[in-house]
Amino acid sequence: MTKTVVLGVIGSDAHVVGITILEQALGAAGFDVINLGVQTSQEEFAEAARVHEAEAVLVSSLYGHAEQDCQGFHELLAEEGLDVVTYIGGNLAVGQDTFDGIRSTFEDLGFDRVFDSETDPEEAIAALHRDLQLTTTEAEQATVNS
Ligand code: B12
Repeated sequence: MTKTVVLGVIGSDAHVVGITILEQALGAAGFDVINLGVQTSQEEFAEAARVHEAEAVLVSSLYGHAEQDCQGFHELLAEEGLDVVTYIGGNLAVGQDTFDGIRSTFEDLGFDRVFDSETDPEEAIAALHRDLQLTTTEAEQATVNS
């Protein structure tokens, strides 16, 4: 069964290259990808997840304001009754914090997984297979059907 993922760049961030690569990689791996593009609000992510009955929401942020942009996001998803897997990735902070520190900040905000800017799209795809409990056969089937 094809799994739907919503993808976008949150807040006022206009960096588009990363999500374009992710969109293509996820599509090639058989996911149904709803790419909301850049400068996407929390409400637009939530609305798209509801309308498309998405299993996962993938948030990208490059410009260093992700923490502010993601405040209250998981509370909004919960208010909307959306039980989705959430990932965030990109260049998530400005300054000298270690990635362990950055990861724990975003886990505390409610994200299931946090990825840095060195992430290969295949890592996110492998994580989605695990978190959405796609078996190898289903993943292969999704690719055949795409
Ligand atoms: C190109 C670029 C721009 C272009 C963007 C053009 C466009 N429309 O995309 C322009 C010139 C417009 C720009 C503007 C700005 N930029 Co800029 N930009 C870059 C640059 C050089 C490359 C980004 C890029 O395309 N990388 C290539 C793609 C393939 O990689 P990626 O985006 O990292 O995505 C990959 C991974 O991060 C990961 N990933 C990303 N998101 C997600 C999400 C999930 C869920 C997962 C799993 C993985 C994942 O997978 C992707 C594919 O492999 C980076 C520096 C750099 N080398 O990264 C700075 C950089 C991101 N920019 C930066 C800044 C500060 C800005 C500005 C604020 C500058 C300013 N003062 O105006 C503005 C912000 C404007 C805005 N509103 O967004 C900083 C951010 C600092 C920080 N976070 O600490 C950087 C890091 C430069 C720097 N070293 O200071 N920028």
